[in-house]
Amino acid sequence: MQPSTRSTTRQWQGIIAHYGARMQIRRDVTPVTLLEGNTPLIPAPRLAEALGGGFELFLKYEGLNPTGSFKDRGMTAAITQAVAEGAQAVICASTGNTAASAAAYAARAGLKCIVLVPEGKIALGKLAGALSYGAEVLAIEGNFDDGLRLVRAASEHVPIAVVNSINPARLQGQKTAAFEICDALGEAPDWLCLPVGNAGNITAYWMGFTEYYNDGIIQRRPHLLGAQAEGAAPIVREHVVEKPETIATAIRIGNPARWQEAKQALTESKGRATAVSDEEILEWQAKIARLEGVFVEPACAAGIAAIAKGRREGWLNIEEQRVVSIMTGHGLKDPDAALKKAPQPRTIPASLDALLEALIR
Ligand code: AN7
Repeated sequence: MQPSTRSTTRQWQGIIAHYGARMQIRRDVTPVTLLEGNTPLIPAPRLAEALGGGFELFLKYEGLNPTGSFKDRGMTAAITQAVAEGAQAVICASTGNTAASAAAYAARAGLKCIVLVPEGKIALGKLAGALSYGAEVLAIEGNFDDGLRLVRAASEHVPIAVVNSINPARLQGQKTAAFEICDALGEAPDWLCLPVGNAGNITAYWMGFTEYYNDGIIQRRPHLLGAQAEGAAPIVREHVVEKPETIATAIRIGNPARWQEAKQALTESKGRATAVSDEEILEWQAKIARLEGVFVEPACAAGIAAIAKGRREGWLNIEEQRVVSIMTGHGLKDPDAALKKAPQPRTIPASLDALLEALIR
């Protein structure tokens, strides 16, 4: 064996290579992978203190996946499945991350990719990704929910694989994040907290924890804490939001496709869904970065803001408990949102005097 081949086979090979036996997808083709998954579970003691302390907090940094979000777990599965089924083209509606991920995996598989995104409401890094990977990007004059409705309808007229999380393969991929957390901790955490938009991810996590639980690999399942933005909180309010609005454009969704599954997961887990304001989201996004050195997009901060709110209002009891919060997307995806709370750089002359003065001020 060549040394280069040997080192290649030793590295992490992606979630299908690692967890494929637990994934209900076609496995008769070579996986389409960018070696996604195996993301770090980062202890966050300073952030835990800022949230009142007395509990253990970890951040699952899903923004470190190949295209910068957790969507890559679902997409390696969905695109592999599409290839196995002989698809020539894939389509999705997206608030941005799904579009970038679908575009990348489709590029790798040589498939045509069409993405529908809400015009003017997609973060720059996501748009840049989708375009760079070569997808055909259609900016629709409507929101994500309109886009998903159109995608479903179009797929009944033309042969094209839908890779939104209504596609079961997506959840099969995304549930592997729950496996990784349990494998890393040796048990499920007491609470798992995450942002909820179309509700595919919370459904997938619950599936993953439930499968490990049923197989006796873990002895308990976590409570789920689902976070929505106040302007886009259909699951919390229990009604469709016609015109969802939030700075966290990733979760700007008013009629989640996996609504019932999410509700069931929240109930079974004895968890809770809650809504947080854009102001709280931006505040905690800045704190996650400053206190822990973890830069995430606004949606991720909704989960942490939900912990703060639950403790403040007294309904979240996490004393002495272990909490994992999912950092679903990288901060670089949405530089505009991040800069809203960040101080401006100070301009100084290129002189030692000016630098020394800046250092003592
Ligand atoms: C960073 O990309 O819906 O509840 O089209 O990008 O499974 O929808 C993104 C969702 C959380 C919510 N965090 O997950 C899309 C899209 C980030 C996200 C969510 C999304 P779901």
